[in-house]
Amino acid sequence: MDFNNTRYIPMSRRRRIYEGKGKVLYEGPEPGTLIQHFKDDATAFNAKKHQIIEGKGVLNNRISEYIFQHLNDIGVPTHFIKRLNMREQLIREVEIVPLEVVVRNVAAGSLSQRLGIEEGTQLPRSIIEFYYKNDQLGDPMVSEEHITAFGWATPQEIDDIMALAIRVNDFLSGLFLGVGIRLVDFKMECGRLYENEMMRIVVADEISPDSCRLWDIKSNEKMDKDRFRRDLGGLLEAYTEVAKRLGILIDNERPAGSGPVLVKS
Ligand code: AIR
Ligand code: ASP
Repeated sequence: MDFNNTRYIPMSRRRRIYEGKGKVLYEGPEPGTLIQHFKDDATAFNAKKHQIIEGKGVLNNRISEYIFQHLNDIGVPTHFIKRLNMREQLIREVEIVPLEVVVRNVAAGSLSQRLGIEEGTQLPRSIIEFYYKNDQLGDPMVSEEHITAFGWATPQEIDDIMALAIRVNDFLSGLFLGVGIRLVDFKMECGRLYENEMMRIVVADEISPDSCRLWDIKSNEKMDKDRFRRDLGGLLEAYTEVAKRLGILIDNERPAGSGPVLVKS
């Protein structure tokens, strides 16, 4: 399929497939494709806390594109096809596995709270956790027993998801380490991609500072959504810095107050 000639569909005539807290999915230009639109909404604590942070969607679209394109390039399958514009990307339509897969390298957040381990403690090894995606229940943590008993994923799919999670963690840890950032933990989602009678599990949704904990190696400064969750301020500045370090934003082309300047590709 040639995705370089994507037909432009005006926003008003597009069919909206799904609207989540941070993104909207529209019908794509070809069967089996969707358009993923990044909003500026920031939510936390199951959307009890909500704020519009102008420019966040643009940064997450760009950072997530960078990560997913690199994952595709090293052979980790994802739903990502290409970025379309400032806020949108073309993706393959998948059936989302109703799990949030969290990988942790350093203790923080809910793990620190639940087990009383001080934030910042290096974990003996990377730990994978599963949460059932259900807003009404507040995304409860579940075990493989729950996942297979309730049919959210098969044992084989859980194996595939864990193998993907380890590869994504290895890639992301190295990527961020190279730009002076510690990958504390992250959340990913997976989908079932159906292709000529075949099904495979791919990485879906987004990977961005909204879904990772990123700490500056030198200062331990938080560069992720905890700035919003914990009312630290400076979220846009932190996300912009992540994008700059990854080489996505040009450093000196940002007149004060004009918002982030994106490198054209
Ligand atoms: N996460 C979990 N649900 C939504 C998101 N974004 C991410 C957090 C953090 C990791 O999963 O951003 O990077 C673990 O979160 P927690 O709250 O369980 O410690
Ligand atoms: N649970 C997610 C978070 O805290 C989002 C939300 O609760 O709205 O990142």
